[in-house]
Amino acid sequence: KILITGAFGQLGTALTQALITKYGSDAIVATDLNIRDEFTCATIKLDATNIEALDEIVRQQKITQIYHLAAILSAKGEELPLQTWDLNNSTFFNVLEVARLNDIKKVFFPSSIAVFGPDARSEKVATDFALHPTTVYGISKVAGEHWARYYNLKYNLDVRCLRYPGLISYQSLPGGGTTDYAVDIFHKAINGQDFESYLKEDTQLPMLYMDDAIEATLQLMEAPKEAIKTVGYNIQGLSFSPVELLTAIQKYIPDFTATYKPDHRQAIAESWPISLDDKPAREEWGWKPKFDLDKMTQEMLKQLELKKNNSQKLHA
Ligand code: VAH
Repeated sequence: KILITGAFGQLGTALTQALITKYGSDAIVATDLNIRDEFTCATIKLDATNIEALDEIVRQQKITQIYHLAAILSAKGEELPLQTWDLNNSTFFNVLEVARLNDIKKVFFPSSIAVFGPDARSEKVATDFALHPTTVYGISKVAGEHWARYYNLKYNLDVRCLRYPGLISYQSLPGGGTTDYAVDIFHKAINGQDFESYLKEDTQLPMLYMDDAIEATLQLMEAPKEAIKTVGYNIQGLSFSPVELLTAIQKYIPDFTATYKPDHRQAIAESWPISLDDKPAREEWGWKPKFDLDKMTQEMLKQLELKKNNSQKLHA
Protein backbone atom coordinates (compact mmCIF):
# COMPACT_ATOMS: atom_id res chain seq x y z
CA LYS A 1 0.00 0.00 0.00
CA ILE A 2 1.09 3.61 -0.66
CA LEU A 3 1.11 6.24 2.12
CA ILE A 4 0.95 9.93 1.20
CA THR A 5 1.84 12.67 3.71
CA GLY A 6 0.57 16.17 2.96
CA ALA A 7 -2.20 14.62 0.86
CA PHE A 8 -4.34 17.79 1.02
CA GLY A 9 -1.73 20.23 -0.28
CA GLN A 10 -1.63 21.47 -3.88
CA LEU A 11 0.53 18.56 -5.13
CA GLY A 12 -1.03 16.08 -2.70
CA THR A 13 -4.61 16.74 -3.83
CA ALA A 14 -3.80 15.93 -7.47
CA LEU A 15 -1.24 13.18 -6.83
CA THR A 16 -3.45 11.29 -4.34
CA GLN A 17 -6.29 11.22 -6.88
CA ALA A 18 -3.90 10.08 -9.63
CA LEU A 19 -2.55 7.26 -7.43
CA ILE A 20 -6.12 6.16 -6.57
CA THR A 21 -7.00 6.14 -10.29
CA LYS A 22 -3.88 4.12 -11.12
CA TYR A 23 -3.73 1.64 -8.21
CA GLY A 24 -7.28 1.68 -6.77
CA SER A 25 -8.65 3.18 -3.52
CA ASP A 26 -7.70 0.16 -1.40
CA ALA A 27 -4.01 0.63 -2.26
CA ILE A 28 -3.79 4.22 -1.00
CA VAL A 29 -3.66 5.79 2.48
CA ALA A 30 -3.95 9.60 2.43
CA THR A 31 -2.71 11.49 5.51
CA ASP A 32 -2.39 15.12 6.51
CA LEU A 33 -2.57 17.41 9.55
CA ASN A 34 -6.08 18.53 8.50
CA ILE A 35 -8.11 16.00 6.53
CA ARG A 36 -11.31 16.29 4.49
CA ASP A 37 -13.74 13.72 3.11
CA GLU A 38 -12.44 14.16 -0.45
CA PHE A 39 -10.87 10.86 -1.52
CA THR A 40 -12.31 7.33 -1.87
CA CYS A 41 -9.23 5.92 -0.10
CA ALA A 42 -8.46 5.56 3.62
CA THR A 43 -7.82 9.05 5.01
CA ILE A 44 -6.06 9.42 8.37
CA LYS A 45 -5.06 12.50 10.37
CA LEU A 46 -1.28 12.47 10.84
CA ASP A 47 1.25 14.95 12.19
CA ALA A 48 4.39 13.72 10.37
CA THR A 49 6.61 15.30 13.04
CA ASN A 50 5.36 12.46 15.31
CA ILE A 51 7.55 9.47 14.38
CA GLU A 52 5.60 7.02 16.58
CA ALA A 53 2.30 7.98 14.90
CA LEU A 54 3.89 7.59 11.45
CA ASP A 55 5.43 4.23 12.41
CA GLU A 56 2.06 3.02 13.75
CA ILE A 57 0.22 3.84 10.49
CA VAL A 58 2.98 2.27 8.36
CA ARG A 59 2.78 -0.98 10.33
CA GLN A 60 -1.00 -1.11 10.77
CA GLN A 61 -1.73 -0.29 7.13
CA LYS A 62 1.08 -2.54 5.77
CA ILE A 63 2.63 0.36 3.82
CA THR A 64 5.25 -0.51 1.17
CA GLN A 65 5.74 2.95 -0.45
CA ILE A 66 5.72 6.49 0.98
CA TYR A 67 5.21 9.77 -0.93
CA HIS A 68 6.34 12.48 1.50
CA LEU A 69 4.66 15.72 0.37
CA ALA A 70 4.17 17.52 3.70
CA ALA A 71 6.28 20.73 3.81
CA ILE A 72 6.13 24.49 4.27
CA LEU A 73 6.82 26.21 0.90
CA SER A 74 9.18 29.05 -0.03
CA ALA A 75 7.28 32.26 0.76
CA LYS A 76 5.70 31.06 4.03
CA GLY A 77 9.08 29.56 4.92
CA GLU A 78 10.70 33.00 4.91
CA GLU A 79 8.12 34.20 7.45
CA LEU A 80 8.81 31.23 9.78
CA PRO A 81 12.43 30.21 9.01
CA LEU A 82 13.22 28.06 12.05
CA GLN A 83 9.85 26.31 12.16
CA THR A 84 10.13 25.65 8.40
CA TRP A 85 13.61 24.14 8.72
CA ASP A 86 12.45 22.02 11.66
CA LEU A 87 9.20 20.81 10.10
CA ASN A 88 10.56 20.12 6.59
CA ASN A 89 13.69 18.38 7.85
CA SER A 90 12.30 16.42 10.83
CA THR A 91 9.30 15.06 8.92
CA PHE A 92 11.47 13.77 6.06
CA PHE A 93 13.92 12.31 8.59
CA ASN A 94 10.99 10.52 10.27
CA VAL A 95 9.87 9.14 6.90
CA LEU A 96 13.40 7.89 6.11
CA GLU A 97 13.83 6.24 9.53
CA VAL A 98 10.36 4.62 9.51
CA ALA A 99 10.98 3.47 5.92
CA ARG A 100 14.33 1.93 6.88
CA LEU A 101 12.93 0.17 9.96
CA ASN A 102 9.85 -1.18 8.12
CA ASP A 103 11.59 -2.34 4.94
CA ILE A 104 9.67 0.15 2.78
CA LYS A 105 10.35 -0.51 -0.93
CA LYS A 106 10.25 3.06 -2.35
CA VAL A 107 10.13 6.62 -1.02
CA PHE A 108 9.28 9.72 -3.10
CA PHE A 109 10.71 13.07 -2.01
CA PRO A 110 9.52 16.22 -3.85
CA SER A 111 12.51 18.49 -4.33
CA SER A 112 12.25 21.86 -6.06
CA ILE A 113 13.96 24.40 -8.31
CA ALA A 114 14.37 26.23 -4.99
CA VAL A 115 17.55 24.13 -4.45
CA PHE A 116 19.28 26.59 -6.79
CA GLY A 117 20.38 30.12 -5.89
CA PRO A 118 20.98 33.51 -7.60
CA ASP A 119 24.14 32.20 -9.35
CA ALA A 120 21.80 29.85 -11.27
CA ARG A 121 19.50 32.63 -12.57
CA SER A 122 19.86 31.63 -16.24
CA GLU A 123 18.45 29.42 -19.00
CA LYS A 124 18.85 25.62 -19.11
CA VAL A 125 20.46 25.20 -15.68
CA ALA A 126 22.12 21.77 -15.50
CA THR A 127 20.97 19.10 -13.01
CA ASP A 128 24.52 19.07 -11.52
CA PHE A 129 24.85 22.89 -11.26
CA ALA A 130 25.94 24.17 -7.81
CA LEU A 131 23.16 24.27 -5.20
CA HIS A 132 23.29 27.64 -3.36
CA PRO A 133 19.71 28.09 -2.06
CA THR A 134 18.80 31.44 -0.44
CA THR A 135 15.45 30.37 1.06
CA VAL A 136 14.94 28.12 4.10
CA TYR A 137 12.62 26.02 1.94
CA GLY A 138 15.40 25.61 -0.64
CA ILE A 139 17.95 24.74 2.08
CA SER A 140 15.52 22.08 3.41
CA LYS A 141 15.16 20.62 -0.10
CA VAL A 142 18.95 20.46 -0.60
CA ALA A 143 19.24 18.76 2.81
CA GLY A 144 16.46 16.38 1.77
CA GLU A 145 18.32 15.41 -1.40
CA HIS A 146 21.50 14.74 0.60
CA TRP A 147 19.57 12.63 3.17
CA ALA A 148 17.97 10.71 0.27
CA ARG A 149 21.43 9.99 -1.18
CA TYR A 150 22.71 8.94 2.30
CA TYR A 151 19.85 6.44 2.91
CA ASN A 152 20.24 5.12 -0.64
CA LEU A 153 23.96 4.48 -0.13
CA LYS A 154 24.01 3.41 3.53
CA TYR A 155 20.76 1.40 3.79
CA ASN A 156 19.97 0.71 0.12
CA LEU A 157 16.65 2.54 0.62
CA ASP A 158 15.17 3.38 -2.80
CA VAL A 159 14.47 7.13 -2.39
CA ARG A 160 13.65 9.06 -5.58
CA CYS A 161 13.46 12.85 -6.00
CA LEU A 162 12.12 15.26 -8.64
CA ARG A 163 12.89 19.00 -8.60
CA TYR A 164 9.45 20.43 -9.33
CA PRO A 165 9.11 23.85 -10.97
CA GLY A 166 6.12 25.97 -9.95
CA LEU A 167 3.04 23.73 -10.30
CA ILE A 168 -0.12 24.93 -12.02
CA SER A 169 -3.32 23.07 -11.17
CA TYR A 170 -7.08 23.60 -10.90
CA GLN A 171 -7.87 20.96 -8.24
CA SER A 172 -6.93 23.13 -5.25
CA LEU A 173 -5.45 26.49 -4.31
CA PRO A 174 -1.70 26.44 -3.52
CA GLY A 175 -0.48 27.80 -0.20
CA GLY A 176 2.66 29.67 0.78
CA GLY A 177 4.55 29.40 -2.51
CA THR A 178 6.24 32.00 -4.68
CA THR A 179 4.75 30.60 -7.88
CA ASP A 180 1.17 30.65 -6.58
CA TYR A 181 0.36 33.77 -8.65
CA ALA A 182 0.23 31.54 -11.73
CA VAL A 183 -2.71 29.63 -10.24
CA ASP A 184 -4.50 32.59 -8.62
CA ILE A 185 -4.51 34.50 -11.94
CA PHE A 186 -6.77 31.88 -13.56
CA HIS A 187 -9.30 32.10 -10.71
CA LYS A 188 -9.40 35.90 -11.10
CA ALA A 189 -9.82 35.57 -14.89
CA ILE A 190 -12.73 33.12 -14.52
CA ASN A 191 -14.45 35.34 -11.94
CA GLY A 192 -14.10 38.52 -14.03
CA GLN A 193 -11.83 40.15 -11.46
CA ASP A 194 -8.67 42.13 -12.21
CA PHE A 195 -5.39 40.53 -11.23
CA GLU A 196 -2.62 42.05 -9.10
CA SER A 197 0.72 40.28 -9.53
CA TYR A 198 3.20 40.23 -6.63
CA LEU A 199 6.00 39.60 -9.18
CA LYS A 200 7.30 42.05 -11.82
CA GLU A 201 5.73 41.54 -15.23
CA ASP A 202 8.91 40.23 -16.86
CA THR A 203 9.99 37.76 -14.11
CA GLN A 204 10.44 34.44 -15.89
CA LEU A 205 10.13 31.21 -13.84
CA PRO A 206 10.09 27.49 -14.70
CA MET A 207 6.55 26.14 -14.36
CA LEU A 208 4.82 22.81 -14.96
CA TYR A 209 1.19 21.89 -15.54
CA MET A 210 0.06 19.41 -12.87
CA ASP A 211 -0.80 16.62 -15.38
CA ASP A 212 2.83 16.70 -16.56
CA ALA A 213 4.09 16.77 -12.96
CA ILE A 214 1.95 13.74 -12.06
CA GLU A 215 3.04 11.87 -15.20
CA ALA A 216 6.72 12.58 -14.39
CA THR A 217 6.25 11.39 -10.78
CA LEU A 218 4.60 8.11 -11.79
CA GLN A 219 7.18 7.52 -14.56
CA LEU A 220 10.05 8.12 -12.10
CA MET A 221 8.54 5.83 -9.45
CA GLU A 222 7.77 3.07 -11.97
CA ALA A 223 11.23 3.12 -13.57
CA PRO A 224 13.52 0.14 -12.77
CA LYS A 225 15.85 0.99 -9.85
CA GLU A 226 18.96 0.58 -12.04
CA ALA A 227 17.68 3.35 -14.35
CA ILE A 228 17.82 5.88 -11.52
CA LYS A 229 21.28 7.45 -11.53
CA THR A 230 20.49 10.89 -10.13
CA VAL A 231 19.16 12.16 -6.77
CA GLY A 232 17.12 15.26 -7.66
CA TYR A 233 16.19 15.33 -11.34
CA ASN A 234 15.57 18.68 -13.06
CA ILE A 235 12.42 18.56 -15.16
CA GLN A 236 11.58 21.45 -17.54
CA GLY A 237 7.98 21.99 -18.56
CA LEU A 238 7.56 25.63 -19.65
CA SER A 239 8.97 28.97 -18.50
CA PHE A 240 6.98 32.20 -18.56
CA SER A 241 6.62 35.61 -16.93
CA PRO A 242 3.42 37.15 -15.48
CA VAL A 243 2.88 39.29 -18.61
CA GLU A 244 3.32 36.26 -20.90
CA LEU A 245 0.74 34.34 -18.85
CA LEU A 246 -1.63 37.35 -18.90
CA THR A 247 -1.30 37.53 -22.71
CA ALA A 248 -2.02 33.79 -23.01
CA ILE A 249 -5.22 34.23 -20.96
CA GLN A 250 -6.29 37.38 -22.87
CA LYS A 251 -6.45 35.22 -26.02
CA TYR A 252 -9.58 33.67 -24.42
CA ILE A 253 -10.67 36.48 -22.05
CA PRO A 254 -9.73 39.66 -23.97
CA ASP A 255 -10.76 42.23 -21.38
CA PHE A 256 -8.85 40.57 -18.52
CA THR A 257 -6.19 42.95 -17.09
CA ALA A 258 -3.40 42.84 -14.52
CA THR A 259 -1.40 45.28 -12.41
CA TYR A 260 2.04 44.60 -10.92
CA LYS A 261 2.95 45.26 -7.27
CA PRO A 262 6.14 43.29 -6.45
CA ASP A 263 6.53 42.22 -2.82
CA HIS A 264 9.01 40.12 -0.81
CA ARG A 265 8.47 37.19 -3.18
CA GLN A 266 10.23 39.07 -6.02
CA ALA A 267 13.64 38.42 -4.48
CA ILE A 268 12.82 34.70 -4.04
CA ALA A 269 11.74 34.44 -7.70
CA GLU A 270 14.95 36.16 -8.88
CA SER A 271 17.03 33.63 -6.93
CA TRP A 272 15.72 30.74 -9.06
CA PRO A 273 16.60 29.55 -12.60
CA ILE A 274 14.81 30.89 -15.68
CA SER A 275 14.69 27.41 -17.21
CA LEU A 276 16.26 24.00 -16.60
CA ASP A 277 18.24 21.47 -18.61
CA ASP A 278 16.46 18.14 -18.06
CA LYS A 279 18.56 15.80 -20.26
CA PRO A 280 19.19 13.25 -17.42
CA ALA A 281 15.44 12.88 -16.76
CA ARG A 282 14.72 12.47 -20.49
CA GLU A 283 17.52 9.94 -21.01
CA GLU A 284 17.28 7.93 -17.75
CA TRP A 285 13.50 7.41 -17.41
CA GLY A 286 11.80 8.97 -20.45
CA TRP A 287 10.57 12.36 -19.15
CA LYS A 288 8.62 14.27 -21.85
CA PRO A 289 6.21 17.13 -21.07
CA LYS A 290 2.93 17.51 -22.99
CA PHE A 291 1.63 20.97 -21.93
CA ASP A 292 2.87 24.22 -23.45
CA LEU A 293 1.57 27.66 -22.38
CA ASP A 294 -1.46 27.72 -24.67
CA LYS A 295 -2.53 24.12 -23.96
CA MET A 296 -2.17 24.69 -20.19
CA THR A 297 -4.14 27.96 -20.39
CA GLN A 298 -6.99 26.32 -22.30
CA GLU A 299 -7.12 23.37 -19.88
CA MET A 300 -7.03 25.56 -16.75
CA LEU A 301 -9.80 27.89 -18.01
CA LYS A 302 -11.94 24.91 -19.08
CA GLN A 303 -11.56 23.03 -15.79
CA LEU A 304 -12.17 26.11 -13.62
CA GLU A 305 -15.24 27.02 -15.71
CA LEU A 306 -16.57 23.48 -15.14
CA LYS A 307 -15.93 23.71 -11.38
CA LYS A 308 -17.68 27.10 -11.25
CA ASN A 309 -20.74 25.83 -13.15
CA ASN A 310 -20.96 22.70 -10.97
CA SER A 311 -20.75 24.70 -7.75
CA GLN A 312 -23.41 27.13 -9.07
CA LYS A 313 -25.69 24.17 -9.86
CA LEU A 314 -25.06 22.80 -6.36
CA HIS A 315 -26.03 26.08 -4.76
CA ALA A 316 -28.88 26.83 -7.18
C1 VAH B 1 6.98 27.44 -4.10
N1 VAH B 1 5.45 26.20 -5.52
O1 VAH B 1 6.63 28.42 -4.71
C2 VAH B 1 6.64 26.09 -4.69
C3 VAH B 1 7.75 25.59 -5.56
C4 VAH B 1 9.39 26.21 -7.29
C5 VAH B 1 8.31 26.67 -6.45
O2 VAH B 1 8.75 24.98 -4.82
O3 VAH B 1 7.58 27.51 -3.07
